[in-house]
Amino acid sequence: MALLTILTYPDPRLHTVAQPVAKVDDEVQQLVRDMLETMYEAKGVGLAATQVDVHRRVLVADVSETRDRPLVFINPTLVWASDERQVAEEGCLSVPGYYDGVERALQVRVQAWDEHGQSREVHAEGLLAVCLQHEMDHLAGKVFVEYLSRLKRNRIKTKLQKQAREARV
Ligand code: GNR
Ligand code: NI
Repeated sequence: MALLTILTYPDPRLHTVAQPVAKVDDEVQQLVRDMLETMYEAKGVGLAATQVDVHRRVLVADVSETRDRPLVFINPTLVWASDERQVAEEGCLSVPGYYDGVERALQVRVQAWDEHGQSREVHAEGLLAVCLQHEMDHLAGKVFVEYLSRLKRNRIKTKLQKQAREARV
């Protein structure tokens, strides 16, 4: 097991589009284990491979209170999204310290492989629906701040750049 480093916005690598996984082999299973360990350690509800600078279509999540219900989605595809939408407060491990409302579909159906390469479909609502859409955006190279106004996004960008600069010295 290994903890992976999470990229911080505005790192340009967060805008890389992830490539599909051809086969769930040992290497992919190791990536999944490391991503779960990293997500739990960072106290996140989800993590996309893009955030750990691995540009493959893999995401993990756990929206349980008890933090013992890991979910693995390999090559996720959105098969359905409700027309009904909702604004929910979002945060991101790659945008530490910033939270804002984002409008997304209230419910989604996502098809994906699990860690054994088994295909399954999940109907999600609530936090899991928000999380899956947020993580699938990461795999497409998109960070939630891109839904905010340019003013808010630039403010966040400037502050995080300053923090990164101060952390380096
Ligand atoms: O830990 C996380 N919490 C969260 C809260 C509301 C909406 C989305 C999220 S995802 C985030 C972890 C993360 O950055 N995943 O990419
Ligand atoms: Ni995120």
